[in-house]
Amino acid sequence: MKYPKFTSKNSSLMAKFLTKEVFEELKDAKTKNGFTLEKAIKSGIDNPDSSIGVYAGDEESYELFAPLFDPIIQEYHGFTRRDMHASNLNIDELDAPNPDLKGEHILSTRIRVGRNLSDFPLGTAISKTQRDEVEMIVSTALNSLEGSLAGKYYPLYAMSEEQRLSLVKDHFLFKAGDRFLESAGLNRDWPKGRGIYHNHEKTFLVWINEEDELRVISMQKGGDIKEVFTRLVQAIRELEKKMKFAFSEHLGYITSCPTNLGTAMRASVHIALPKLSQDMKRFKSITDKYHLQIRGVNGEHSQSEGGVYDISNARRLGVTEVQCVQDMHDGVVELIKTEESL
Ligand code: ADP
Ligand code: CIR
Repeated sequence: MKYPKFTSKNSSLMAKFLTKEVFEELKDAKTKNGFTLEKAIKSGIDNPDSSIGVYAGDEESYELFAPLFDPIIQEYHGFTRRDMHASNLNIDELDAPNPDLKGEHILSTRIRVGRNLSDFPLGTAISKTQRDEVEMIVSTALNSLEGSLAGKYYPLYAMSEEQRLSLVKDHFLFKAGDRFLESAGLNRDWPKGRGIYHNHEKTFLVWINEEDELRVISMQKGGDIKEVFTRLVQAIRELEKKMKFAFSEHLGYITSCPTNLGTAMRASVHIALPKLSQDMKRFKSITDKYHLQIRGVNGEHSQSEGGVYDISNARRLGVTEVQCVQDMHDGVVELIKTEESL
């Protein structure tokens, strides 16, 4: 592999930090699972509009390719090699009363965490047999859950196209054919090995073998952020009794995309801000202040519809889960206050 030619179209952090020197140092390196620099950067090369442009194949990738991953992690999370990650899932420490008791702005609240099994490579480097094994382990564990988390696993290959599209449209299921994941090798053998588990109310959901082996999701209508967090923590605790997740003292939960390291948590609301969104500069000054990210209403790389935005924490590493949710809550309070003043 030759040093890639980057142009002004390559806006990713990968293009920024993959200097000739870093490339020469890493180009022949290979992890125990056979993951290489070429595989790590393929998504960013194929998709010049990537914001990050790299994926890891396993926990070892973050060490072996550190000269590339470390500056990306530092720029995205403000987290250095000397920092340590700490987890805090204590619901009592979250101060998050519903910021929209009248129900005028927040349509729904969702909090997800990514998880991967400690004894397997990440989805980018996994074999079909291993992926099917992950699906079996996780779906069996989920199918044994009881009480409000009890539900059923729906493998993607057995779903009708109509059923799949309806779950995507209602924001419960991941999209098919994401070009970033495709280039990263995360869509190999699609749709086999993928699926969704959900409880009867569709307030607790788990995606299996999408970008990460598990995406554990708690969501519901309205703005009761604490209730959503409480359900998520309960579900994580139950799952931890049944499987071991990849975790490092330094990087927290190991995920295929470096933006998700640490807590692997994205806490979001779908919120209508028709007035404030006319003034993007002011809107962004508030989201920046609270370390929040603005996405469109159909998730990453989508546009807003009808002044409704997906607002979530941007930082996930070097902050606790409680802090991620607190950032989102506090920022949303200010967004609503500003919207109402306009
Ligand atoms: P992820 O959350 O895993 O990073 P996406 O940004 O692609 O991935 O979002 C996944 C799905 O979750 C999309 O359909 C998105 O619209 C939906 N979603 C995200 N936040 C909320 C929310 N607060 N309420 C309802 N749906 C949401
Ligand atoms: C990209 O580089 O644009 C995609 N691989 C997605 C990056 C992660 N998402 C994010 O920071 N919002």
